[in-house]
Amino acid sequence: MHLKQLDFDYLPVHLVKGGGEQKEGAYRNMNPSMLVPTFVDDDEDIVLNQSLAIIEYLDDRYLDTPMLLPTHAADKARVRAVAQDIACDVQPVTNLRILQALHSDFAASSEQTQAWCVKWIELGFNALEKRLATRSGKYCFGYDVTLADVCLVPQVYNALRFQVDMQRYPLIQKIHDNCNELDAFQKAKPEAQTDAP
Ligand SMILES: N[C@@H](CCC(=O)N[C@@H](CS)C(=O)NCC(=O)O)C(=O)O
Repeated sequence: MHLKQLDFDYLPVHLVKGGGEQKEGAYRNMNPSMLVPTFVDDDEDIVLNQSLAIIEYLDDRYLDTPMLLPTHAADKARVRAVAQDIACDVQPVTNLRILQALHSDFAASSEQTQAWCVKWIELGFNALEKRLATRSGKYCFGYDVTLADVCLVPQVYNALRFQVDMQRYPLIQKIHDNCNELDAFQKAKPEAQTDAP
C-alpha cells in the first residue's frame, strides 16, 4: 500500500492472543480462511484475501500509481514466478498454524520446528539465489521494485527470525537491504505497526 502511495486504514489482527483473533467471529466471517491479510475496498465493494491477488488488484485498479508488475508478458511472468516461489512454496510451510500443528499433533519441540523452518527456507533460498543471478539489479528484477521484492523482504525477515545463515545468500541479502532503504519498506516493517508489542 505504501509503494502504491495509497491511503488506507490498518486494522490489526493479533495472530496469537487468545488463540488468534484471525479465528474469531467478526474476522472469520469476513475471511473464512482464518489468515491475514484481508483487504477491503469500500469503493468497489470488494473483500479480498491472498496477498498476491490483492497486490495484482491494486496494480490493475490504480493505474496511475507505481506498478509492481511489468507490462511486458515475459517480464511479468518472471516476476510472478519469483513471487510464487516465495509465497506459494516457502511461506506456507513455515506459517504459524503449520508450526502449531507440528507441535500439537506431532509433539515437535521448538528446536525441531525451527529446524523445519530453516530446512524449507534454505531450500527456497538456494534456488532463489541462483535465479536472481541472471536478472537482478538493485532489486530482484533490475532497478524497479516489483511484486518479487515485496515477497522477498518479509521472507528474509522470517529467515532471520529462524536464524537462517544469510551469509550464504549475498544477492538475496543485498536486495533485501536495498529495499529496506525505501520508506515504504520501513513503514511496512512489523515493528512499525501500531499494534507491535
Ligand atoms: N497465501 C496467503 C497466506 C496468508 C498467511 O499465511 N498469513 C499468515 C501471516 S503471514 C497468517 O495469517 N497466519 C496465521 C495462522 O497461521 O494462524 C497470502 O499470501 O495472503
